[in-house]
Amino acid sequence: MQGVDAAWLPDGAFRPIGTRRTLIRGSGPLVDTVHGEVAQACVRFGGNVSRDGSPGPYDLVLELTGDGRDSGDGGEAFTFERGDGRTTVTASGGPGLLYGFFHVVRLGDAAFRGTCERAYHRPELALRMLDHWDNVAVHPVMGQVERGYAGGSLFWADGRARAELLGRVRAYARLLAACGINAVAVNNVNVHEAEARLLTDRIGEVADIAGVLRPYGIRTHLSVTFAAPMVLGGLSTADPLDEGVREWWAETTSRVYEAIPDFGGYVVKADSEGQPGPFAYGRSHADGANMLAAALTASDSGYGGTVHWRAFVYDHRQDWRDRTTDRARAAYDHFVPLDGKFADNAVLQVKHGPMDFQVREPVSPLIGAMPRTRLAVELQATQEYTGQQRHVCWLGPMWSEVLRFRVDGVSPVGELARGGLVAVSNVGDDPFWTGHPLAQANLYTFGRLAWQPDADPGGILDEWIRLTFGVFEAFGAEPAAGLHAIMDGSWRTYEKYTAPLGVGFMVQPGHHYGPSVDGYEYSPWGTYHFADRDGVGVDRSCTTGTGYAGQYAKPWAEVYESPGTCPDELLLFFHHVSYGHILHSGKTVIQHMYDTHFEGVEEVEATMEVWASLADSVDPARHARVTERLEEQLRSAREWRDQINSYFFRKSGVPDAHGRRIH
Ligand code: GCV
Repeated sequence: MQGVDAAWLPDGAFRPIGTRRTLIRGSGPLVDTVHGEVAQACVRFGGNVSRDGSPGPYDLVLELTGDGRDSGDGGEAFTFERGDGRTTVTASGGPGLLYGFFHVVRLGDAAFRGTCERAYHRPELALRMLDHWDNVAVHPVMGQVERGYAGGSLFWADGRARAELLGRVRAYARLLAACGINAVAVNNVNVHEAEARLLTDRIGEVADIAGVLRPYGIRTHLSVTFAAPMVLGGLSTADPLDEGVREWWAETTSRVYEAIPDFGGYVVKADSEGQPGPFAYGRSHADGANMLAAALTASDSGYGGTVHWRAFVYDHRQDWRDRTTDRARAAYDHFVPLDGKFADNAVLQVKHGPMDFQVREPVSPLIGAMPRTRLAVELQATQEYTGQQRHVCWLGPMWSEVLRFRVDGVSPVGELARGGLVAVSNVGDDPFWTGHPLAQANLYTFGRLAWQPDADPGGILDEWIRLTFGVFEAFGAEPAAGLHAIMDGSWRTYEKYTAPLGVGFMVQPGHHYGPSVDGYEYSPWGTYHFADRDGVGVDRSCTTGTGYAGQYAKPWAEVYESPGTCPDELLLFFHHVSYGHILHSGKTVIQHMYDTHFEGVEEVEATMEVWASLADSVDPARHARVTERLEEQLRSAREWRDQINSYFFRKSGVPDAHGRRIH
């Protein structure tokens, strides 16, 4: 598509397939998609593709088999092998063949060299989903995309589905399938007036989008308002136990399935930041979720839809003077008592940390605490609190830490296998998809980690660099290593020059970009740091604080309980300590703040140098865009450094041990 960055599917990635002879066996819409992909590659590079099974020889066989393993993989698994000069991919379902095809694309020439024993590949998590916080109509405060940093919405503009952009949506679906994503929610979880109607009289627009995503194995989901029976149906209540309300949802849902037979289900933000929910009727969140779950299974055969019920429920109107209420506790306190009460097709969608996508948070204590509930973990690819796609901040290492976190020796992955992994999308109608071209890596990494949560994120990064920057073209080993270094450390660099030691939320209120140490300190949002002349941090211990640390199972409850055992990077999340408190690193808290803030800026300066050295290896438009963003990153990092250092110097009166300039 002209003018749009090819991201991790550049032309060159298809040359190894496009120059060869391919046989495709099987039928169905996704097999047609694979055929279309191979045929296009052959037109470009001179190979050929056959579907009739005529005698070979063939270099590549992509085959839909009737005897594939039935391991409950939803037809998404595939096998890959190479022998006798032939590469073979088999799958028992169309999605598996598509993923097998993209596996060959990823391998490039290596897929056609040597021999490889038959290997079975299947996604660890059945649901790998992106939530778009896209508004249909421009919201007066949040704009077209809430927390969107990549231009307008891919799906919506001027209050309607962007018919002219459906080609672009197809290109998007292709990118998503190539990294394993299989579900997309097409509108914001904050459901305003125009967006509410997507469920009823505007479902045709959603169906058009679903029609474009479907050939790439992606199911479409919709965010709905809990008040829909009142807002759209003219009922006097939205009480989930009211018969009329239940009937309204059942009928409405049956019409959704008439329009979109493979509809994925509903996403719901209820009783959260002003959105309506079951509390208004004295009902529980399980009552609310189960009502929608019932509507999504109402047909005789069951529609196969799921309700994704978000656990982001907390008091956003709290009194900052009240030291007993702790927002971090809220999701656990609300939902753990409901364990075992949710329907089979209800998934509780939990943010990965207890607060709100800060650069550093502990893993949510809900993960592991609800064994009888299907949980999905929600990550934020859109960089609301991590530089808003003006800063390089590759989140792979942070997400990998979440996915590798163990409770009582048990990894959350087993739990997520039943619920899934979700990310808030970072994509818009920007020509580079994500505003900052390097932010594409977050999207790619999310998809690959959702497929294989224990994958080495560094390996995924290398794969993304190789594909995106064209190992098939001119990008050599040295530039690849330079780029890897820039990105691999970027999350920690960002952490260094922003809010220290897990304290969080020192951002400008509202838009959340740039520093404002006290911006939220006297607000109702429950996001405080409690800095005074002696110290800083939130006491969440059981002994003297809010008791949040006690929501964890062993060993974490004990580890987090005491400043002596709490990891440095989370110290101020769990404890209020003096500026002179000695960290495990041997430094005082205040000296750590000064040092990391100076280091963070130096690391951005070093990043700029490395990027400048790549000028001849990177497409000029992409190079210029990143350069422009890096300039802003440096300006902003200096601002963070100077505000944080000055604030804490003025509070504490403790000078920097190295005598550097603090204002
Ligand atoms: C979609 C944070 C963001 C909101 C977002 C909310 C959520 O509060 O700032 O923009 O709303 O999280 O996850 O629902």
